[in-house]
Amino acid sequence: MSRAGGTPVPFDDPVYVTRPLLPSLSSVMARLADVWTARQLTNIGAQHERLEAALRDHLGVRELSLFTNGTVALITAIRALGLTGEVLTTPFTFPATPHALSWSGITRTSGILAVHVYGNPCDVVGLQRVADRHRLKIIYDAAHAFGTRIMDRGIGTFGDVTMFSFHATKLFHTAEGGALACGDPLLKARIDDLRNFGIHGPDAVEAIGLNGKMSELHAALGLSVLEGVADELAQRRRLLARYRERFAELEGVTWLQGLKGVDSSCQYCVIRVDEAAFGCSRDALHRGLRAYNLFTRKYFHPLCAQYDCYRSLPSAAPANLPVATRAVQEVLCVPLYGGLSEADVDRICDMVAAVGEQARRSVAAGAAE
Ligand code: T4K
Repeated sequence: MSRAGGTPVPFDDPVYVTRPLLPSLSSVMARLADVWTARQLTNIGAQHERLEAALRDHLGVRELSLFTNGTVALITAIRALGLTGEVLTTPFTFPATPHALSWSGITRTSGILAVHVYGNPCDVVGLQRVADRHRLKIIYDAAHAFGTRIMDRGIGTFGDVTMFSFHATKLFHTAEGGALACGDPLLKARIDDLRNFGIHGPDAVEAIGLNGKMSELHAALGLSVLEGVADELAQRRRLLARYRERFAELEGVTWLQGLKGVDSSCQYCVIRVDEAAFGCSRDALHRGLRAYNLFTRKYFHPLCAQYDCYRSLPSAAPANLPVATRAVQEVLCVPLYGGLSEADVDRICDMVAAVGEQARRSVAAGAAE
């Protein structure tokens, strides 16, 4: 039952935008037993090598290097490609994207760092054309795009390097983790050296590296999580189909259309709220849903260009960013993870509708006074 007297009943327990996919504890323990036997806890052990191979296969990429997290992977990609100048990027992303560039002291145009936001692919053909014309490297931030495919081609095969995040909030995760994928074995070797302090063989340190290695414990968890990803994805697809049906009935709520020929990672369920048609703003909806124990997220508000550390850049002026500036006021990520049922989705949609109805009634009452 989702409604009592026309008002949706709040969830008993908080419902969040996402929940991590948890494999059975016994499956993880069995892998950990192997780690205990081997007594190798990190520095590229057997679990690490197994996960790297399994993910190369799963993502359909030639080369893959695991990392402690996506941000360190991104910083390493920038260094491995020798990007030293300005890099073109988007303000509509998580802080990690522009911060990775700032940590790398970028000042001259030498690359593009594009983000497959919410797992929806960028215009990879158009960007490659621009990059080729101006001899720029392309790094893709595919933090949200695990397993996304374009015309059956893995998302990690476009551009020069692609970063994946394996944070707990991602479709596939290792609690904390990430990876870089590329098509060039020499670049992979450079990435691996940079990931390990720049050490190249027993007696040589050939680059200013960092420590980005994934531990055996994280890799073991990842191997178990990977076994459940197909079922998780199938359930997310069912939930998205239900959301789509229900949101089609709601005036003022639009759905980001998937691109033709794209299999999505189903990382987030994103709606866009048109205040005039819906009855209240995205922010009011976000606040109103909390009363139902429902915690949506405004990814990625505020725009990176509005952070104190970036707002004085000439490129950060809102007039330069009309699309992102508008979108960031209107988008809302609603819960999407395999642990939800279609009945939960119905309740969530009833709650969204109820907040809109309530707002329209308040406006009408105010006008009548
Ligand atoms: N590029 C892009 C475009 C990114 O979105 C990200 C990360 C990166 C780069 C960097 O990758 P990493 O260095 O992180 O690998 C989360 C994640 O921490 C972050 O990884 C992610 N993007 C971002 C979009 O989301 P928050 O601040 O929203 O996380 P938090 O803790 O509020 O979690 C959201 C919800 O998930 C919670 O309300 C409850 C649920 N949750 C979360 C965790 C951590 C759980 O149920 N269990 C958990 O263990 O940033």
